[in-house]
Amino acid sequence: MPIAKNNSVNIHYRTCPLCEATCGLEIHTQGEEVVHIKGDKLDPLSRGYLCPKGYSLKELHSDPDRISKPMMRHGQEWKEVSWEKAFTEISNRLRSIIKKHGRDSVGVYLGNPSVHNLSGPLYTPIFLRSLGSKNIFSASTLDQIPKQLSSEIMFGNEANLPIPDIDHTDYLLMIGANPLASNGSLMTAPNMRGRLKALQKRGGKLIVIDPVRTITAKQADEHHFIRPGTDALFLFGMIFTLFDEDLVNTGKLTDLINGADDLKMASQDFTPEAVSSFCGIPSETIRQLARDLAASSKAIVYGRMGTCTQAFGTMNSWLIDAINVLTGNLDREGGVMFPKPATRRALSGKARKIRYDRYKSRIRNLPEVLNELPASCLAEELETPGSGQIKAFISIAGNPALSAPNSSRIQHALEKTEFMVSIDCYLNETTRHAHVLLPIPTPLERSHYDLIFSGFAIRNIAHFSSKVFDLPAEKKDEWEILLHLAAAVSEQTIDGDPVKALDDMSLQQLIKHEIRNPNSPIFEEGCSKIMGMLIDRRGPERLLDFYLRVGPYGEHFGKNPDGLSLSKLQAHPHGIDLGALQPRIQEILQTLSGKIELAAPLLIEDVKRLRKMMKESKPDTLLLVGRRDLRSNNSWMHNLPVLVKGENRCTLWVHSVDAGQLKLLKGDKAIVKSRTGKVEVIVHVTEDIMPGTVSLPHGWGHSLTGTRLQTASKHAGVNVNLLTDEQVIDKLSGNAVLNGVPVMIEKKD
Ligand SMILES: Nc1nc2c(c(=O)[nH]1)N[C@H]1C(S)=C(S)[C@@H](COP(=O)(O)OP(=O)(O)OC[C@H]3O[C@@H](n4cnc5c(=O)[nH]c(N)nc54)[C@H](O)[C@@H]3O)O[C@H]1N2
Ligand SMILES: Nc1nc2c(c(=O)[nH]1)N[C@H]1C(S)=C(S)[C@@H](COP(=O)(O)OP(=O)(O)OC[C@H]3O[C@@H](n4cnc5c(=O)[nH]c(N)nc54)[C@H](O)[C@@H]3O)O[C@H]1N2
Ligand code: SF4
Ligand SMILES: [Mo]
Repeated sequence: MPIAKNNSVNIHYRTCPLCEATCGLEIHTQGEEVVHIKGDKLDPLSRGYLCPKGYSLKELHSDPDRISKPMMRHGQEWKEVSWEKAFTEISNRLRSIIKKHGRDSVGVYLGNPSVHNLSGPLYTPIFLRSLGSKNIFSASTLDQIPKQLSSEIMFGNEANLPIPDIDHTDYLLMIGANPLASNGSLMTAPNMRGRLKALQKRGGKLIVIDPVRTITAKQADEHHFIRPGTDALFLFGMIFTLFDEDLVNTGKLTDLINGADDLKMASQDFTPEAVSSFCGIPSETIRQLARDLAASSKAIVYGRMGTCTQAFGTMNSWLIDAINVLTGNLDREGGVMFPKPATRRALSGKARKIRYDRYKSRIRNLPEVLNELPASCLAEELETPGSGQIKAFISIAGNPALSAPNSSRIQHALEKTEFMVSIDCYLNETTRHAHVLLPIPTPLERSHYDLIFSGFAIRNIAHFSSKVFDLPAEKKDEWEILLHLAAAVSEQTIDGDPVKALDDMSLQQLIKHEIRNPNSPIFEEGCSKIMGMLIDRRGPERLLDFYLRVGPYGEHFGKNPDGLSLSKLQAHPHGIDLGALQPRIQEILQTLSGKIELAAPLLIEDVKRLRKMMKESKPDTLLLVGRRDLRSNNSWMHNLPVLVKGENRCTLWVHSVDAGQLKLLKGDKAIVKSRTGKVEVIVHVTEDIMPGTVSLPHGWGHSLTGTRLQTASKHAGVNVNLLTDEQVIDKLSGNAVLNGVPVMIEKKD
């Protein structure tokens, strides 16, 4: 792809890195400027679709508030410093803290964008290995870790998530997701509106279960309100019906299932008639949904954010896939299937133990999940003195001061942290607490390949995007920064250029691992031979080339000359379609039993908690849920004028019946209180929300001092996570409960 050097207009094709939809973009540049962005009609997945955020990459690239040089803070004063000075300070301070307090005294939070660029997934693990701390937190425990944990337990690997084959299904039961606003999650499928319309056009049905009549619900054939936090009861009601009415048909999976009888037993207390009043869904509707699902030959149950970020997140994720299994829809066309991404390496062995509870958090004793601890315990780990306390904190692509529950506690804890480093593009609510802030390239100054989301896509796709602009000499790419940090905390002394040394070392380790794997296409090859074949590249592009070449469609270092390599992808700037998803359960199952675990003891044990919840349910409490809007992206894109113009979107949605009782009118100011805090917010009265439920979006609250967000601070909104409670979690996964939060509301006079 030509890099713009003169005044003629150049066209660049690349995938948008902002959300999971991975749309193809056509970017027009003139000199150093972006003049236009539109959807790439030849992208095999998005076919020209883009949302307003894709267009906003233009403003994001040239936002005057972007941090472009490393900065150090002394009191309230920020000063630009050289990279060398910044890295020396980081190395000295971290080494001294580790020497005094041990490796767990350095805590790390990895935010959502760290999986939306090529450096993050490839180089963060190198930094974390070098650090060797248990205090690793991420946005995963504010989001989808329940889903990962249920896949780890049921299928033996968290990376293998069943993905809706949405383009071929006849029946989609969607629970707690709003893809017309979010553009889809754990289902990479751009243009959801078009795909859902196509489903309906071919005679299929879309059913939405959500406490809010969302824009997705409005497009559905049926929408049912559900009382927040009661999905596990609803799902068990469906499972009960499937067994009760003899609708179970596991088809070709029958010999691959463990525990169907135990699951049946577990569902016995949850008849549709028993759960109906808790969920707010009539029992006959629950039964009918189970019947319709069973009657369809290609059906999907898909649950997302709303089902994960509640007290029964892991249970919901388990029961959703259990229903897909019981109706024979797992691993079949038009049901849910396991993608085969181009960069996935062959498994060396199959069965493995689940990665869970190998250590615990220090204060609340919460189990480790998939190498991390719940973000809900970040504040207590920062603020509680004693051995293992976090003394130094590193935020990478994260804004926990707005995005994690009880965020005011996090803000206070960060204020007192001995030493903090942030890798980020903005001086925002979190990074204002840093002592050293390290800037990153703009998305257009780095190449891209969606390593993570190509693994959750509804088709197998490989799409590489070259840089649009060269990285200016004074900037560093994020992978280089991560390797400098890895060197700063390494136990070994690294001679020479640490970036080159660590980059080479990690590739060598990867190759050595691969050539020992009997299932690898380069089994027993020579390490230096393979290394030599990668000599022309460095950094993430070299690692990507390696993954593509040993991957399932790879050129296998000469053994399959027509296969994929990075050079081949570069010759296809619109991306390469590797085909529809295919059944492959036998290939991916990694449980110790070699079967799908439908009733693992860990999960069955948790059902007691659900029974208890039924007994203790308080139907009169107002429950707060979240809300996404097409023009937001969590907390960090409100500084772009194109995305914040128009009406205030950070309003409290209240049903007219509740509004009447609370004496609230549209436009009034209300005070919303919870155990952890309160906010004042403008009311929007609507029929589009279940009575007893109110809704506020997240990611707002940009009124704090010490930030550099000129536009966002003019559209500040309020921070909903002042109300969410870090003490309330999904017990199994430790995931935050961001939906169904009990609140009290009064009118502000
Ligand atoms: N109440 C409530 N809270 C929620 C949610 C909710 O629905 N309700 N949603 C939750 C979910 S699903 C998520 S994923 C989290 C997200 O929360 P976080 O993980 O904290 O992510 P963001 O708020 O998106 O903040 C991203 C940060 O990364 C920076 N950044 C952007 N691009 C890059 C990059 O390429 N590299 C680096 N180093 N930095 C970058 C931004 O400036 C910003 O500081 O929020 C969670 N919080
Ligand atoms: N425009 C935009 N797009 C985004 C993001 C963004 O902030 N803005 N964030 C990105 C991220 S990080 C993620 S993880 C994805 C999330 O993408 P989605 O999973 O589609 O998330 P939401 O749009 O928040 O939809 C969650 C739905 O769950 C409902 N809900 C709340 N509580 C419950 C409950 O107890 N039960 C049920 N059944 N439903 C409930 C809410 O009303 C809401 O409609 O979106 C991504 N895309
Ligand atoms: S839907 Fe997501 S990937 Fe597509 S243009 Fe919008 S932000 Fe980018
Ligand atoms: Mo997320």
